[in-house]
Amino acid sequence: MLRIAMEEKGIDYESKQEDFFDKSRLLLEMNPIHKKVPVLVHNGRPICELLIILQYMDEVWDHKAPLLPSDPYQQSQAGFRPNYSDKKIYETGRRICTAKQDQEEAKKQFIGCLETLEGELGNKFYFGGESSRLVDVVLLPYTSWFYTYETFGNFKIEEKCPKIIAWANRCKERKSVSKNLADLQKIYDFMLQYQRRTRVV
Ligand SMILES: N[C@@H](CCC(=O)N[C@@H](CS)C(=O)NCC(=O)O)C(=O)O
Repeated sequence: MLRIAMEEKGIDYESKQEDFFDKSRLLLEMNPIHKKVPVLVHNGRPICELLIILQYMDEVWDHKAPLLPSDPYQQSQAGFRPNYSDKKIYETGRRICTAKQDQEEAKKQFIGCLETLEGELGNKFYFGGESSRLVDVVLLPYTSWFYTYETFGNFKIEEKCPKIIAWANRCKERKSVSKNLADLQKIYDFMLQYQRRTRVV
């Protein structure tokens, strides 16, 4: 999703793909603590964590349209949601794919997390309000995993949380988003491999 932010800012960049089962030396050097993407390498120095990267980009390229709201409260909210998603949605979603016994419980918890977000979205078009849809870009990566969760868990998120799906579709109407969407099949294949390597049977 960093690519979306780059395009929104109109910044030239070079993007490198990572194989999560065989992480590159560059990634291990640039993000030795978490060993995760995204990492922005600017002037040879790494910046990690999507939200911190977006804040950095707004500071460095301040002559371009901001990615995040300038209002401190709004910015704190923009930070809270991905944090919540990291800790709750990603974790419960992963359990849907890997858990053998408690898959139903993981599904219930996962839907519960999405319902919390739906409550926050309410009848708004975007989490950031009518116009500030870029705030939503930090949340969108989590939806790329939905196809995988649905396939592993044999359920349809739209039946439980139609507003979240409608919101994701609205975000995808933006050109910078639609051309940089993650490959759903690749994510599924990754999870399949991950499951084979980690599942306790
Ligand atoms: N809080 C981090 C989340 C980073 C994250 O979870 N990245 C995933 C890809 S979406 C990753 O690199 N996974 C590889 C792994 O878990 O080893 C951020 O916002 O940048």
